[in-house]
Amino acid sequence: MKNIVHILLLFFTCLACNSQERPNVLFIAIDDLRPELGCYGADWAVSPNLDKLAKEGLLFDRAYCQQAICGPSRASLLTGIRPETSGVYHNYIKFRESNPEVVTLPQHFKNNGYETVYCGKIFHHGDLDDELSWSRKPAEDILRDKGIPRPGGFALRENIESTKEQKRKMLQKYGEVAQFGLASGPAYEAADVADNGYLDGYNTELAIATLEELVAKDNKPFFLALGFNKPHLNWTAPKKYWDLNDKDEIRLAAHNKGPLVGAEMGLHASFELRTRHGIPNEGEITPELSLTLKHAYLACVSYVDAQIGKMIAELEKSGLRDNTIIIVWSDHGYHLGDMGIWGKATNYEIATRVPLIIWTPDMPEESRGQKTDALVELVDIYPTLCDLVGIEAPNTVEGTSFKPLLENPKLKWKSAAFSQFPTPALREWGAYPLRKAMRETFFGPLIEVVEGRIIQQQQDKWNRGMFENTLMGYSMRTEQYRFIVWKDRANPEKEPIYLELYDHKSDPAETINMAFNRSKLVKKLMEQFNKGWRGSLPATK
Ligand SMILES: [Ca+2]
Repeated sequence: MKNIVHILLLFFTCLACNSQERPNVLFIAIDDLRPELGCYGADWAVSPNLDKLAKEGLLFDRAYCQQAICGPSRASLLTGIRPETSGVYHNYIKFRESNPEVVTLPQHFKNNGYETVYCGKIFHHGDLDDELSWSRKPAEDILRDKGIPRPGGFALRENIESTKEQKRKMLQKYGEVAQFGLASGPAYEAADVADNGYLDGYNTELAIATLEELVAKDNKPFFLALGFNKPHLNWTAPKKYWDLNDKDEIRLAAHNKGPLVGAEMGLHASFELRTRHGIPNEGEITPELSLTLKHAYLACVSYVDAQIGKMIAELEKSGLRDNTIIIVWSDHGYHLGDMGIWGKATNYEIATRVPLIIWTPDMPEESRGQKTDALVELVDIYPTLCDLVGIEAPNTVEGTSFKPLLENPKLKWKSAAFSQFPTPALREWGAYPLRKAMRETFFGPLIEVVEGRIIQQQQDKWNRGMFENTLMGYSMRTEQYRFIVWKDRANPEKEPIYLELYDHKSDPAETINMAFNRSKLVKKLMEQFNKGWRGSLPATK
């Protein structure tokens, strides 16, 4: 009898801890946001809501993505499996096709009693509506009933028209290949519209309506994901956010040249920007245009920041903030003229470093408002959230819970973070291998220039098939160094093709490749690199 009572007691205790007690998660993703925010020291940026969240929570000053492009970065974060392991290293590989059985982060929460729902961009487009991940749809009908339409990309008629015209022209000129990113409208727009005149404002209202529904209808914990599309190109934001940013205070990239003796295949020709209508297909992006583009980017940052403020205010109003974890991350960084290029898609600090902020209701007071310089990776988010709500992460997960850093932000942590990217110079849209027909477009001459430089640098190591299809840059960021190893992925036993080494103590902008002057250090770093990510885990794990 005593045993039965004991078992029943255990059963009811478990029931209680299973659902009611578990905290909710507000999971906020931002597309293409580099850490140029007030809370990251950029006092010209207007980001009061993220700054406030950082003051109340913990900010990660050295967080890195696993690949600086949307699809692979998000697939890695949301499956907990690195691009090298999953094989998802360009935007056209779907994670479900390469690994049908994988349990994603929201799916794992769903399987553990959570309502899981997303608004906006969480997975990359091809994976967006992964049915296994989400337990319900967002409250679109509520917005429809209120007469709030889902907006398109541009608000101004002239830009909607010019986008159509550009598409028609490009298809006529280049044929089918123009569909792959060539036919784009203008790079920016500042229409005098309400926040919901663009998609991120609409999605925020959708997330708020969904939150209300979750509160009213369910007593299950929730995992509510809100994914912002900005500051991804095109840089469209309501005019009032442009007005918030003073153009005179904006700083252009301090270093606008590639690294000295850097890998010639390591930088690209800014394709993503150059496809935009009104941006020169070749040649210099003038300082004047650069300033307008950066103004546009920062306006988008302020726009997203304001939406985050609204979302958190609603969470507070609902009375649930005290039992909700808030995490904000971006899928990768972004070159805004840095190293002479525009866009993501490199292995350097500027493209791999991301903003990451976490707030939990019960983190110690001493940790609030702190910055940690511990090396963390986006792949760590999956096990961290599991750890914070008391669910065991699947054993396929290749990240490490950074929950201990919330207790002590100064803890000695990982000795390296890992990223990768295949030959940025010779890949097209979304890291996809260069299509032959793409060489016939205005990309052709740009590719030829950079290809000439690669051949000159690599000499007898040059092999078109390998450089275009299987060469991979593997980047390891330690506390002091960035070490990049260029290897043929198809022949991993072979010697590296090229090495890069940047000393962040003396050269934080990565302007000089020191790999040829520091042989002892290179040997040491290569030993660490060869042990892979498992060789750089925190000692406490
Ligand atoms: Ca992105």
